[in-house]
Amino acid sequence: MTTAQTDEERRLGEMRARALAELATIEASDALEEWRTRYLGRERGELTSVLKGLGKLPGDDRKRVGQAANEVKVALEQALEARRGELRQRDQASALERERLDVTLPGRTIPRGHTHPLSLVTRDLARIFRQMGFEVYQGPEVETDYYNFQALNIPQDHPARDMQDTFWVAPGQILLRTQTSPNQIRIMEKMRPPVRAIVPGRVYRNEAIDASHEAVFHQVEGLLIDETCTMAELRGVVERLARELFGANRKVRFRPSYFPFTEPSAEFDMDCINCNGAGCRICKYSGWLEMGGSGMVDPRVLRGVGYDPSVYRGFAFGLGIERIAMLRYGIDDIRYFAGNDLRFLRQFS
Ligand code: 2U9
Repeated sequence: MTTAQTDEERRLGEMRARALAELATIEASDALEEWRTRYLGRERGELTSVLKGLGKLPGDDRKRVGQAANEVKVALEQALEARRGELRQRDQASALERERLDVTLPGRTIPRGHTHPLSLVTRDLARIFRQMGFEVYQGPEVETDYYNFQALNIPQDHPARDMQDTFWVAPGQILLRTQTSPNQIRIMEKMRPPVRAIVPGRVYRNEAIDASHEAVFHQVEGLLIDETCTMAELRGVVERLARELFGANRKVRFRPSYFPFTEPSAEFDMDCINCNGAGCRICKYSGWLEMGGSGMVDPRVLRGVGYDPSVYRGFAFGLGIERIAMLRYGIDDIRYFAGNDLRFLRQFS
């Protein structure tokens, strides 16, 4: 028995086709939700309104239309879930594409640093002096007037205190050390003899800068205090240093000089590493290269740290590290060391 389609059945068929066609064009999840409320919404959904109107239909029609409406409802719900799944998959796939990570790509190489030439020389100096029984110390670069000057027998009116030479932090009281010897004073205050110490480090002088002068440079100072020690031993230490650094046959010579903290004082030279003493452009045709200063520690310095100068004596010496590095590597301008020019620095890698 066939029954003529009711208006409601036709309307259901049309609605189903329209709803499915619309659904196929939906691309975003908020539009999906909007579609759901429009057709399946509990309050104003188009399908819901058909279901709500069932009660007004005659008995036979009500059953048929009810069944048809339920089929449409199930079909729409299933289609909605399917579309939702498709969209989710599509979103995930595009996220994967966006966040694509090629794990086979080689890593970025981190450029590797290397040791600065001044550190290379400082390391060598530490090794050489350790072999001779010295210990290596470091100390503050910001110092007091007492440790930098007074304890080293540099009186109030000495030219070394001139404002032109010293970078003051608090004028007359706090300064940037002009030598590493203030740390030697600190070491002596803490230790009883025998003392064998070297202090390599950065020092500051308010100087006009040129090819051989920097306001910030490095020096190494050595100190030996014992009951018996002599300038002959000082000479032996300096000679050993020159030979370790510049070759087994190096000669050294001492010239009388003056420093406030040593008495007697001497500057020391080594024979020219370029011409072996014959005379050349490097040694200004003298055959000798200046290396540093030295002397026997002044008794007033010893007394100042509480050492009895009638029991203890000592020798001390100082060298510029830049100068050693310039001789060793043939560098003709001190400004290269802090100039941060990679073409210069890379030569030491
Ligand atoms: C104490 C007592 C004495 C260390 C010394 C020198 C001479 C010296 C310069 C060399 C080149 C500094 O870098 S430079 O400009 N140094 O001439 N240094 S005697 O004398 C001391 C150190 C510590 C307690």
